Amino acid sequence: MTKVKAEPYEFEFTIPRTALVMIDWQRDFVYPGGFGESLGNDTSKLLRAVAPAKKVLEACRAAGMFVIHTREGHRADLSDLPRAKKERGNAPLQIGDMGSMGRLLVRGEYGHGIVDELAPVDGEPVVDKPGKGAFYATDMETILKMRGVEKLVFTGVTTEVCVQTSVREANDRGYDALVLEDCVGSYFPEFQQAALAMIKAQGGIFGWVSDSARFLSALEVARRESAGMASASR
Ligand code: TIU
Repeated sequence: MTKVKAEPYEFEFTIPRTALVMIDWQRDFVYPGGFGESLGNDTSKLLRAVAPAKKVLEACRAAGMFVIHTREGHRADLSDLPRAKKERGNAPLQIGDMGSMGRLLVRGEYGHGIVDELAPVDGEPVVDKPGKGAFYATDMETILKMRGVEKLVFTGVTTEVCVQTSVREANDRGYDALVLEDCVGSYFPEFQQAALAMIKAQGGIFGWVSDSARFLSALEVARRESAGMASASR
């Protein structure tokens, strides 16, 4: 086990039993003209998390860690869109309406896609989810089980909505979750702080919080340890 400096205490992981979970890095949330802006949000607030998340993504790939991406969205006929979700927000544009990046939160549209910097590569499953949580009405848990994953490292948007919902779902399913605070973004700085505080309160009631620098230095240690073990067993 390798230890990551984190709050409320060190998070332990091994590369083979851990997955990097990239939550909803979609143009619809990160860029103007998408679903996030249609709800009245300033999308530029999410951009600062893209560069650190990219560093983590590239390091996890290089270390051979399993990477899984999620996208929030709906079928083109909106048959999986609850009325309550469609009407929520009382916004001029709703899910399924045409925006400048295509129909808002509809699968296959440009805005529904993941930003180029963090785009999935071959071998990285993409889980399409109709709700905020990564586990609700998806095969997320099946995929993690097939890989023998026990620990999850989270980046993504938005911190207090889809990231926090997914962390809570993961916690109830028996996973240890680590959230990297500079790799998650919110339209509301005060909610970012509150969501992270909630996760790590009460001895880590839902999980752990660290940052990209601390995680990357631990990942380097884990890489060296697993390389050492591989050469010792030869
Ligand atoms: N509105 C908002 O903050 N987020 C979402 O609707 N979805 C995700 O967080 N992905």
